Amino acid sequence: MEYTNILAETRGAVGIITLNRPKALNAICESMLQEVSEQVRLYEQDETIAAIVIKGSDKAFAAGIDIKELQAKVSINPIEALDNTYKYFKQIDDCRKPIIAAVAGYALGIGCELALTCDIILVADNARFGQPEISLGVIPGFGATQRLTKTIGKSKTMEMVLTGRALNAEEAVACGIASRIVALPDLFDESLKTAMRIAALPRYAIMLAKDAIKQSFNTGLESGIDYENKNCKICLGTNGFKESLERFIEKRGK
Ligand code: CO8
Repeated sequence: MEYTNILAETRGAVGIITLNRPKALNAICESMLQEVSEQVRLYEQDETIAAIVIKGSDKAFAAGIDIKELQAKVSINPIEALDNTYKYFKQIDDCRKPIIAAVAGYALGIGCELALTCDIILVADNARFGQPEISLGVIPGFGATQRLTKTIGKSKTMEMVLTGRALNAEEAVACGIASRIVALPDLFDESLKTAMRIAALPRYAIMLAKDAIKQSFNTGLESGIDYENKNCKICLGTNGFKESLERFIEKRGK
């Protein structure tokens, strides 16, 4: 597939996707999301890749859905537009390898939802997270009402979704949307470093850990702990786990 809206490259065991419509502040058109989901699928299948970074430009991770394209689509078949976009989100969400979002500048609407679909969010000091859908007379359609509520609680989610107020980087970290702030010039290097650190660790354990953490969004505490325990047992049966113990005992490092 020839890409027109994203760039894809690899650094060691890390796959990098760059949203690449800088003139439109990386507004997400349907083909951009299709390309992201396709590239995530390819990285998922590629055994040499262990982690993924998704980034935008210094000014915008993504300033929401492409409103110009949306207007054209709405006049033809709005439900189909929603369903296609939903399908691509689901494909990204299904990826078993960890995805790090490096967010600088605007992450608005569907752009914020794309970041929320990733597993770790690192932010530059200029990051702004917002769900301004309400001002367009629509509500978020790709996870924000659910993921935000489970992440930052009801009141803050209500404020974001009902007023459209965007959170700055400090607020985003304080309420748990993002894990930490990095100076803008260092954001990509730091995101890559985090991805490489993950990529160097036992892959089966990384994927089982991601799977268990994601499960907590779908289940109550007791069944979630049962699920975690099940995944932990899978780790116990692997040669990688046994070899790691031997390496430690024989002082060969972890
Ligand atoms: N769509 C299309 N083009 C955009 C978008 C967008 N979302 N955002 C920015 N652009 C374009 C501008 O039109 C402009 O293009 P041009 O140079 O050709 O005029 C260029 O990017 C630069 O933008 P600005 O000049 O506006 O830059 P500023 O720095 O002045 O402002 C803002 C930055 C505040 C981010 C401003 O661009 C803005 O408000 N953008 C729109 C934000 C927004 O509301 N996004 C949509 C959110 S809703 C959503 O994502 C989900 C809707 C789900 C509906 C259901 C789907 C089926």
